[in-house]
Amino acid sequence: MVSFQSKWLYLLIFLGIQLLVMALLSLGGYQERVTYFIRIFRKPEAPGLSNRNHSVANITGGDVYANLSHSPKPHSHGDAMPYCPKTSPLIGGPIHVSFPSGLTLADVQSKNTLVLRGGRYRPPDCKARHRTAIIIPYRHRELHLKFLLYNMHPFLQRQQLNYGIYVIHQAGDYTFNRAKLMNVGFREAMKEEDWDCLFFHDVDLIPEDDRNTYICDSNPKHAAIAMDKFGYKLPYKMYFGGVSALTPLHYHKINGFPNNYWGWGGEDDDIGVRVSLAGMFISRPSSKVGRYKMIKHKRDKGNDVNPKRFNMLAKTRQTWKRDGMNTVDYEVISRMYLPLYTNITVNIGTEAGLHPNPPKPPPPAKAAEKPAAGAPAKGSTKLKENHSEK
Ligand code: UD2
Ligand code: MN
Repeated sequence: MVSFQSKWLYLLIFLGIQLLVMALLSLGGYQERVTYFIRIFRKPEAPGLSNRNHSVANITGGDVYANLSHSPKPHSHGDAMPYCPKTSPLIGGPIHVSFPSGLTLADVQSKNTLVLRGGRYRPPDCKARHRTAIIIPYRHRELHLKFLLYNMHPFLQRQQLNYGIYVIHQAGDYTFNRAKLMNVGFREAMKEEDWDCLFFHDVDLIPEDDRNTYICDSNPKHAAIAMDKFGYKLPYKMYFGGVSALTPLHYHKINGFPNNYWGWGGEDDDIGVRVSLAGMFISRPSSKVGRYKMIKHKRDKGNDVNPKRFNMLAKTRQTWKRDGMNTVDYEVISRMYLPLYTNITVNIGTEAGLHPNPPKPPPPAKAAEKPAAGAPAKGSTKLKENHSEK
C-alpha cells in the first residue's frame, strides 16, 4: 500500500521531471538534437526534388544546399557591386554530408543553376574577395567525382567565392601520378585566370564544415586535418595529404610538387618537406572545422604502392630544386568546359619520358607513296599542346 508521504514524494518527482523537460525545451539546442536523431533514421532525400531555401543551417549538420539563393537572375557584375562581407552570412557550420542514391550529373546541374560553363561561379549579388581554383587529380572515379561536385558547389557558394573546378585527368593506363597532375593543374588553371589560391583536392574527400574556408593563408595550408578515415585526428605532424591550399607564390617557392612519384604514397610527404625547405610553415584550420569524410574505396588499378617512396623522400633536400614546376613536361590532349567543371585530359608520360616508346620510323617508302613535305604524317590527326621547360 502507498502511504500518504510517498504519494507526495511521487508528486514532487513528477513535477521535477516536468520542470526539467520545460528547461530542456527552452534551450535552442534541444530541437536540433531531436532533428539530428530523426535524420539518422530517415532515408536520404532524392536529389533534384528539393530546392527548399532554408534561411538558417541546422547547427548539428544542415543540408549543404540550405542557405543558398536560387535566384534565376543574377545581378550584373558591374563595378558598382559592393564587396562581399568579410565573413559570408551564408556560412552555417557543420554540414550533413549525403550521397543520394540515383544521383546524376544532371541533378547536380539543376541544383546549381548559377554555375557557369567550366564549373565557374561568382556570387550573384556581391564582388567576391577571393578567387579560388580547385584542382582535382583524376582517373576512373566517376562516382566519387559526382558526389564531390554535388557537395562542393554549394559548399563553395556558401563561402561567396569566385571559384573554378578543374579535373586533371591522366590519359592512358600507365601508373597514376597524383603530384605531377597537380603541377599540370596549376599551370593550366593559372593560364585561364589570376587565381589567388589553389586547392589541391582528392576526389574522394568531402568537407563537413563550411567554416573551413577555401581561401589561402600566409603559409601553405593543409586543410584536411581531421578525416574520418583517421578517426578525425591528424596521423602525424608533417602530414600534408588529402586537401592542401597554396597561393601561386607559395607554389613557386616550393618549385611546385614532385613529378617523379609514380604510384601510391610519398608525394604528399615530399610536398610537406618542400614547404619547410622553402622556409615556410604548414598552417591548418582547427580540427573542429577541417573535417572531411573520405568516400570508402579500394586501391585503384594502376596505382600500386610506390616501393621507392622512402628512398626518394630521404633525398628531397637534394632533389626539390631540380624536379618540380621547372621540369614538368606534358601534353594536353583535350580541354572541355563542361557544365560543372573544366576537364583537362593530359598525357604525362612515364618515368621514361613523354614518349617512352616512340613508334619505329616506317621503312623507307617508295618515291610515289611519299607524302608531300609539310603534310601531316598518317594517323597524327590530333594537335597536341606540348609543355616542357626542360
Ligand atoms: C592518401 C591521401 C592522398 C595521397 C595518397 C597517396 C588521404 C585522404 N589522402 O589517399 O592525398 O597522398 O594517400 O598517394 O589520406 N586518384 C584517381 N584515380 C586513381 C588513383 C588516384 O583519381 O586511379 C586520385 C583521386 O583524386 C584520389 C587521389 O588520387 O582521391 C589519392 O589516391 P587514393 O584515394 O587512392 O589514395 P588514399 O585514399 O590512400
Ligand atoms: Mn582516397
